[in-house]
Amino acid sequence: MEKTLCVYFGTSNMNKFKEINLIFNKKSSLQVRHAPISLVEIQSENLEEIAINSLKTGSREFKDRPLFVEDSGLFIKSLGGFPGPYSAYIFGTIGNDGILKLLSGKGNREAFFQSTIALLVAGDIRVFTATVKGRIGKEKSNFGWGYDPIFIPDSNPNSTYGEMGEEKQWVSHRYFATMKLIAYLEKSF
Ligand code: ITT
Repeated sequence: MEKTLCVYFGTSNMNKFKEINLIFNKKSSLQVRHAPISLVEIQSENLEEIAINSLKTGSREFKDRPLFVEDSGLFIKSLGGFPGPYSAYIFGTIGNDGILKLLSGKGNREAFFQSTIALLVAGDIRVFTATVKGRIGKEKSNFGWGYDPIFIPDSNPNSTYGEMGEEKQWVSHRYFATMKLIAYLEKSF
């Protein structure tokens, strides 16, 4: 019988794990498992650099098994790309209410979400990135996690990620980056 490749996703955020697990289950024959490792996030303007660095530190605890990490960020145009690489810190400090306050009175609410996945397999590091354009709503919606209640993707201009429910999984920044990862793994292993 053919053996299914199993890859490990190192994250402290189980919302991210659930989303990636769903994408793997519905869109590939591969298996993904949670790697409960501690990740060190360096300060950098560049999500790829952050992801590669946390992959390298995480993989010390997790030798010889295919491992990936994912770093995401929300970049708001009229705030010069803020919070970008600082998205986790800003979410934990000023949160969605703080972002809405910073944007009050600003005409331009354009933003994009980026997902960058760094994979270590067979001694090689590969990086997969995707972005989704959208805007920041005028107020918070009720559903979702993280910035889901305020981010409206251009593909569904009447709903925030949060209001989309499972539909978010098939149009999100994480979906497109994960599909690049799956395509690479399916082609190479
Ligand atoms: P890791 O352990 O995987 O690093 P994290 O929660 O720190 O988990 P990130 O640095 O990738 O994850 O995410 C930055 C912040 O952006 C994070 O605090 C989330 O609240 C938010 N975020 C990321 N993806 C999101 C999504 O799909 N929807 C809403 N918010 C998201």
